[in-house]
Amino acid sequence: MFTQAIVRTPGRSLVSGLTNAGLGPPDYPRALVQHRQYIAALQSCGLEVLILDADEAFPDSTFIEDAALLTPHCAVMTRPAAPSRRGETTGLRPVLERFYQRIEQISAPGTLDGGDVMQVGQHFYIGLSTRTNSDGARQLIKILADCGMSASTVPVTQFLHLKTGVTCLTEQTLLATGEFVSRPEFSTYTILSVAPELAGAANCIAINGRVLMPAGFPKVRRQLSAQGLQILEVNMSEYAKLDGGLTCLSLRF
Ligand code: CIR
Repeated sequence: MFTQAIVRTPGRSLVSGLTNAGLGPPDYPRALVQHRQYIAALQSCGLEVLILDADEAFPDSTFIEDAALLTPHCAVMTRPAAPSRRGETTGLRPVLERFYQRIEQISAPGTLDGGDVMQVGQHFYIGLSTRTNSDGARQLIKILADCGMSASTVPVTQFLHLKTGVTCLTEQTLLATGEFVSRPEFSTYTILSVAPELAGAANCIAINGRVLMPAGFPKVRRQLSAQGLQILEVNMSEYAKLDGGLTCLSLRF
């Protein structure tokens, strides 16, 4: 059960965010509207949402999930790999100190983005991607073990982050696309497979029995509904232009 979430309002500098999508820059006013709708969706799942001010110095800082990992026992400040994102953690730490007594830190030469960490029950899967290196993963495994939690790594070759292509729906069920449909690390789970052309729908958020999914994927919506899941759609078009999905816009705990 999650009770709270933290989001960061996108700044005008969002239009200069990192991207490989080739969809052009986001429309800032529309991004703000979508951000408000996203917050409303989190609230309708019963979460209290702390809304941080925009941080214009960091164009990608609205993708707040990458700057920290929040667990039941500790918070971990990450060390984002992208040089333009490295400083995002500095402004976030004092906010997390309000909620967490124990705050750990990934340090050089490790890099780790929160988008590469997927929690399934008490276990954490850590994607080894262009953003998260093996030293970052090794440090996180040690931190989680010290807090009584387990973790293991999964290679990521087709996606920006692990959670770009796979979502934990329940402790037994994953929604997955591309390489994650058949990864041996996930062979014990029931996999709901998303076709490669609908890969944008693989990044969803399961919160307290509901699933937030990006708007515009009716086939995936039907797949999820068939599982008896209650669906909420959120239009993410402006964030998709920056390779961002639903999970990246919040920290949930
Ligand atoms: C980036 O490239 O870092 C941002 N434009 C998108 C980050 C998306 N974050 C995520 O999937 N957790």
